[in-house]
This record gives sequence, structure tokens and C-alpha cells, in this order.
Amino acid sequence: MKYNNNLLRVLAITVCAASLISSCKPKNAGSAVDAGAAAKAYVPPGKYDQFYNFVSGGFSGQMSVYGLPSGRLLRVIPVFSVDPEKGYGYSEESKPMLNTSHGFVPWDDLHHTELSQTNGEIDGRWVFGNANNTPRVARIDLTTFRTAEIIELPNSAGNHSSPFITENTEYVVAGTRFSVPPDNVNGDVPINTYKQNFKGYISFISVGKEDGKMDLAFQIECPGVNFDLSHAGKGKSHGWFFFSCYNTEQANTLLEVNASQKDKDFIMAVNWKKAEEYLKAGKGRKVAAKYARNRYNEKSHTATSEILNEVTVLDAKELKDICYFMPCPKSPHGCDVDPTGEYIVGSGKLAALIPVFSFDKMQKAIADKAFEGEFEGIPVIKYDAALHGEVKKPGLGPLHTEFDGKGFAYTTFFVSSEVVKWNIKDLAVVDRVPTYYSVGHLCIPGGDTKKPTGQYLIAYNKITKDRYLPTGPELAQSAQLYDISGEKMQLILDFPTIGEPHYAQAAPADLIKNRSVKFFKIDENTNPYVAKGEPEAKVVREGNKVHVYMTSIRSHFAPDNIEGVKLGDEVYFHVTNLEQDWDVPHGFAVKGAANAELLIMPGETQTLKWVPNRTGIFPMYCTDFCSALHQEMQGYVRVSPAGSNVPLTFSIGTNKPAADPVPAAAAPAK
Ligand code: K7E
Ligand code: CUA
Repeated sequence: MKYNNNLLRVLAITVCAASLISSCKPKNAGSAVDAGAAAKAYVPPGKYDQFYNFVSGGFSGQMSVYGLPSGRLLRVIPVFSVDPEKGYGYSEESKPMLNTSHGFVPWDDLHHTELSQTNGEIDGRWVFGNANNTPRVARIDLTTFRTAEIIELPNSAGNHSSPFITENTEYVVAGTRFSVPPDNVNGDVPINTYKQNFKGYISFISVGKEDGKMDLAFQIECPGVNFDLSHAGKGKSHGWFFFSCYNTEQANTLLEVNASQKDKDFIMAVNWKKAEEYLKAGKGRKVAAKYARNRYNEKSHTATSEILNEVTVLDAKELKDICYFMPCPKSPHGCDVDPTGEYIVGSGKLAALIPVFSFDKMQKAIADKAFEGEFEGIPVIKYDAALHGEVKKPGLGPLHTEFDGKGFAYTTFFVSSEVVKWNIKDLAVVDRVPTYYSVGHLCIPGGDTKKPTGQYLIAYNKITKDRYLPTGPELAQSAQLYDISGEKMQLILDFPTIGEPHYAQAAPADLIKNRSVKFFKIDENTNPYVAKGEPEAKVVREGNKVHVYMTSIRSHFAPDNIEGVKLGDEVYFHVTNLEQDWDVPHGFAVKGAANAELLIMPGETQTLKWVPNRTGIFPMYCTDFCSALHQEMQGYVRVSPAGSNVPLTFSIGTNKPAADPVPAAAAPAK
């Protein structure tokens, strides 16, 4: 998220002047790391890291994977943005992954990563990510580290409080940040009719127990506000979901002022078990909608996209006992639930305290009807009735909280650039460390589950002035690793990140590494254009489409000489990598292609579309240094004029007789 600097400066100065904290920026940046710290992050060459860290890429639209504690970048997984490095969004097989009801969308903004859970613990099967801009949720398969599925969300805009999951991955939940008129009504209304016409939708996406396949199970229609973040209940609060809401002023312009009017906005508590009951009882109404669901098949190595037309909606206003509001000071952002499921932490961006709600007290308040009234037809629980207590004077600009499983919470403070450790029970601040600078999210491996591993904490910072060598106007965003195994947090490492990191999660390496796919079995390849061996390589013309069934193996393509392509043709290079060996991809590129390369994994088929725009000879080559004779892994395509009678031929290793009179200019000198 980006903040308005002036507003924050004013806020910072005001609160600092009130002497909550003597300085808003950490001093002694250089001396914050003691000599022994580096050894804690040192992973010797040849040794594996202890954790995989899945970090959102923000405006890059991708997810990156780091090893912890080393901070080594292991992989960038393309999710919502095209990635020419891997051909994602460029190959014919992967293009459908980025299809939406708006057509092909090549970019998005990924803020939150969420690992699948079983019994409230990370199970290492999938990691989910959200697309903020064109609302979608992606599921990444952690056996392949590839995006397996993307589902679009209707009735939504700015899918920010997403993709948070329930403790057995029953649902991935997503709340709209921008309320908008629902899709099935005429949305062509004056913007200043927000209060009458704009609604907030919460989506519940079911996840297949075995295969992970996603379906939009139902949506709940809520009042028009901004839903910012969320987390599932766990343990005793399993069955509930909690969302932070701001702009309960329902402003539609200059939100930095107009959505900061009220002393308290809300945390919305959603009883999704109850919602399921209503659904079973037929209380949902089916409404027309249009949203895409895209799935990648790892046998055909091909994505398919379907457009779905209906969603079931429950109305929170009518079904009085599925949603409740708890007042929460000053535009809450983070909404985090402790490992026991009892405490719900709301982080008001403009608040000078952190309210901590009690699930038990909330339940009692609901039973006793301890309401202070209603907001847009939803009961508002009395603040004190649900409150466990407040963390007093914790810092400035609280954003996000994670837990160590030892009774402590750790909250990030954007304005005062620090992580603050506090005791969940007595709410006393016990430690604070500076970050460099303006920290957003943080991650403790397992920190939002029932079983955090309270060893490391990573802070994801927005600003890195003076931390790294300058790189022009934009500086790398940065992660910082802290050892939290002792009483005091200790900074041990800085490392730059891809894009802008928001939320991140981490999983013990052992949960994932042994299940990692090493190559795809060529026998199981069902791509319609596969060539399972060089004898199957061929070139086939269908009208103006030329299909090249090509194979690649160290160190040649078959065929590697192709003639008879003509201007006006669309050429499809279907390249099958015949290798059956770990980590031997081949690349494929052809001169002049208005496209990307292909990077083809062993056993896989991928297709590059090429429309030549001139006649001549076009080299193609392998882009991945695969072997000693990688530089020999090349070929040529001849492109002739539209009316040419050069026959379609293809070959490897043999020179066919010249198929037409050799033009004088190119005739060999005798
Ligand atoms: Cu705080 Cu988009 Cu989760 Cu950024 S959000 S920091
Ligand atoms: Cu194949 Cu280089």
C-alpha cells in the first residue's frame, strides 16, 4: 500500500510531539547488527535452507521464493503477470491462464500469499495468491512451483482481503476492497450514489480436498465499505472469519480525509458455518455473473479457460446472524488471529493503540445482544463487550501482526519503522527493534497458523534509502530477517526482494522438497502436438497455419531446417523436450518473433506462435545453456513470398536437393 506522505508526516509529527516515542526514525542504522549475527543467517555453499519463503511481488504480479535463513532467491513464480523469461502468458499453452471476463489480462498486483493448511498447520501442498486489480485468486502447486489454477471473482474490485484460508483449506476467502455496484445491475450510476448503490462482496472459494480445484461456493453481500484484510478463526473460532473494514464513512472521493473521519471503523466477524447452513437451507439466491476459471493440466501441459455464469449470494442484511461488526479504531488494516483462535488483533493505521478482541467475549456479546446499534442492517457489537484489551502506546502506524506460538505477538509499525513484540495476555510491550524502513507486512514461519515456528521473523520494508547501492530513482524493496528465538529480537540479515513485497509466508523445507517434481514423464504427455521422439517430428500445413512438431534434446532440434513457410502464414512451433532428466530445460527462440522465448521442461510440450513479416532466412536457437554443444543447438526457417511455390520441407542432418531454382544472388560461387 502507498500512503500519503503529508498526512503521515502530520500524523507522525503530532504523535511524536505528544512524546509517545522520542524519534520516528530509528537511529544508529549502521550499528544495529552485532558481529555474531551474520553467522546465524549463513548457510554454507552446498547446504540447503531450512525454510521456503513465499513472498508476494506486489506490483510485479508474481511470487518469489527465497530460502531462509540465507535470503537466497530460489525462484520467481509467474502468477498474474506474463513472464517472457519462462514464456508464461506467451506460449499458446499458458495464455489461457491469464484469461478473464475482461479478456486476456497480462498484469496484476499480488499482495498476499497463503499456504494451504491441514488441522491449522501448513501442509506444504499449495500456496495461494490474490490479484488486486482484476479480482482473482491463484493456486500454485508446490510440487511444480507453477500456477495451477486461477479463478476470477465477480461483484468485486480491488481483491485485497484475500486469499486467506480456513484451517483445513475448506475455503479460500476474499473480500472486495473497493465496493462497487454488483455485476448484475446497471452500474452506470453517479459515483456519488455510493451509499445507495455500492455493495461489498465477500467470496468463499471452496478447495478440492485432494486436487485443490477451486469453485466459487458462495458470496455474501455486505454493506458498501472497503474490506482491507482478513484472517480465519482457528481452534475455538474455526467457523468464523474476520475482516478489517475502513471507509465506513462510505466516502467516494478524497478518502485520505473523508474516510478518516470516524473514530472507529469495524472488524467484521463472519460466521461462515452459519452461512453454509443457510446455503443448505436454500437461502442463497442465484445471480447472473461472468467470471473466468483457468486450469493448467500437467499432463497435456496446457491451460484451459472457462467462463462461468452464476454465483450464489447470501444477503447479510436479511440473514441477521452471519455478520457482525466490532468497532475498531481508525481505519484498521491488518486483522490477525492468534494461534489459539481466541484473540483477534485489529491494526488501525491511524490509531495510537492496538485493540485486541476476545472471541469468547464476542460470542457472549452476541448471545446477550450487547449491540450498540446497526450499520446498514448489520448488528454492531459494543466495543467494550468484545474487547480483551488495548496495547497502549505501541508505536506509530500499526499494520500487521504475527505470532510466535509462545504467547507473544509481533506488530509492524509503518510510520515509526519498527517491529514491536508484545504479550498477548497482559498486552505489555516487551521488545522493539527498528526496521529500515517503513515496514509493511511481516512473516513468522507458520505465524498465522496454530503452530508457529518461533525462530525467525522477516520484516518486509517499503523503503531502503541508504541500505543498498543506489540504482537510480527506484531502490530495491527489502526484507530483513530477525532471530526471535531469544527474549530480544536480533537483526541478522537484509536481502532485496522482487517487486514490492506485501504478505509472505514460509514453510519448513521438509514439507515441500521431497515432493518436488523432477521432470514430466514423456509417456504421459497428452499435448495434442507432442512429438514423443524424433521420428514423430514433422511439419504440417493447414491452410495458412504451419504446425511444426519439433523435438529438442542435447544438442539439436528436429527438424532444424524448414522451408516452404510463406508470408501470411502463422507458424506454431510445438517444441517437445525429450529429456528425462532433472533440470535439463531447453529454450526456443526465433528471430523477429513478437513473442517471448519458450522454456520447455523435460517431458513437456510448449508452443510458440510466430508470424513472420518478411522473407528470408530466420535462425532459431536454444536459449538455455543445456550442454557443451548448446551453441550448436540451432536451426533455420526459410520464409518465401506469399505466392511462392517452394514446397514445405523439413529435415535434420540431410541436405535435401534445392527445392527451387537458386536465386542468382544466393548462388554458390563455383
Ligand atoms: Cu499491508 Cu496490500 Cu497486505 Cu501491503 S498490504 S503492506
Ligand atoms: Cu538446449 Cu541449449
